[in-house]
Amino acid sequence: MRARELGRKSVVVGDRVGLVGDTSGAPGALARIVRIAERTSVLRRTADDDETTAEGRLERVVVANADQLVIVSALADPPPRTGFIDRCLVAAYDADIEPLLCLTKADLGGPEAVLGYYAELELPYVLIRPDSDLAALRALLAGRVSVMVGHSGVGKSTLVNRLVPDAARAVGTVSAIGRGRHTSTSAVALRLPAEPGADGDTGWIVDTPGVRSFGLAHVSAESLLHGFPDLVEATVDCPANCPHTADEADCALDAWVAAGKADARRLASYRRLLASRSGEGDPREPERNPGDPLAGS
Ligand SMILES: Nc1nc2c(ncn2[C@@H]2O[C@H](COP(=O)(O)OP(=O)(O)OP(=O)(O)O)[C@@H](O)[C@H]2O)c(=O)[nH]1
Ligand SMILES: [Mg+2]
Repeated sequence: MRARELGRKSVVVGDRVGLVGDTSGAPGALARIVRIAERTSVLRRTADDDETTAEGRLERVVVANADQLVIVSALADPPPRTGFIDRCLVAAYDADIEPLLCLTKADLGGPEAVLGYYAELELPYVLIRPDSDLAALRALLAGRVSVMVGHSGVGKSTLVNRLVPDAARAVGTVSAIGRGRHTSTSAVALRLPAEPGADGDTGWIVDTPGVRSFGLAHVSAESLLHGFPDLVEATVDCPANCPHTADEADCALDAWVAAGKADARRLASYRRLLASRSGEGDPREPERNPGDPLAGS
């Protein structure tokens, strides 16, 4: 139980808390959460991007104390959306959480288009298919608190069930593999099982409900750029207080892309995010570049 004075929304998954009462864990035991430790990281998202609207100000803490953001994207069904991945990258860099791109359903589609889009970033990634060996992923998860985010149906819970074979039984909110599409309704943290021969902290994985978009109203316009490390360097040549928008004639980003130093689609994605924050775009609508099927959010 949460002590009343902590308030309704104060405790989130990943919080480290102080308890009083019966902490034996025995059936019927009752303890109270009386204190929440200072958080080492806070991953937030908002319902939309516009901080001038009530929706945009509705900020949620997705998880506390995570060290790694596992951005889960299916390669098909549903198709990958780099606009969404870009948003997650912005949120990760803003919260000082390391990103890991997890491309699922590799049995249904190839990763070339997505990986090509991120070629200029040193973005770690893993490919997952139903029969794939998870050793590489397990190694990246070991000793850390990792949180999975992604659209509904990309396979987050399926992967969690493979990583934590007892998950469905122990938690009851994670559905079994092969029972078709389902929607997780709350975030759940699970301790990863120990590998034979390995010692030390195995790490934790947090499964979260699918989201339609990753609103970024809480991220300043300046911080948005940190989600685009392939573009950051160019802005030293921008005039002071350059807004980096397409109508800013002296913005150095256009020349940077023209010189082949970054992908034009990345600049377009950055500028779409800038525009959506100023209320010019609706983040709930897929944002697509003509001819670029990957671009939606
Ligand atoms: N072909 C294929 N199907 C997969 C793979 N991973 C998951 N699926 C299927 O995709 C569907 C959705 O998987 P879930 O694990 O429920 O997806 P989720 O991301 O947890 O969805 P939400 O809880 O709604 O956010 C299920 O029918 C899975 O069997 C995969 O690697 N390949
Ligand atoms: Mg799920």
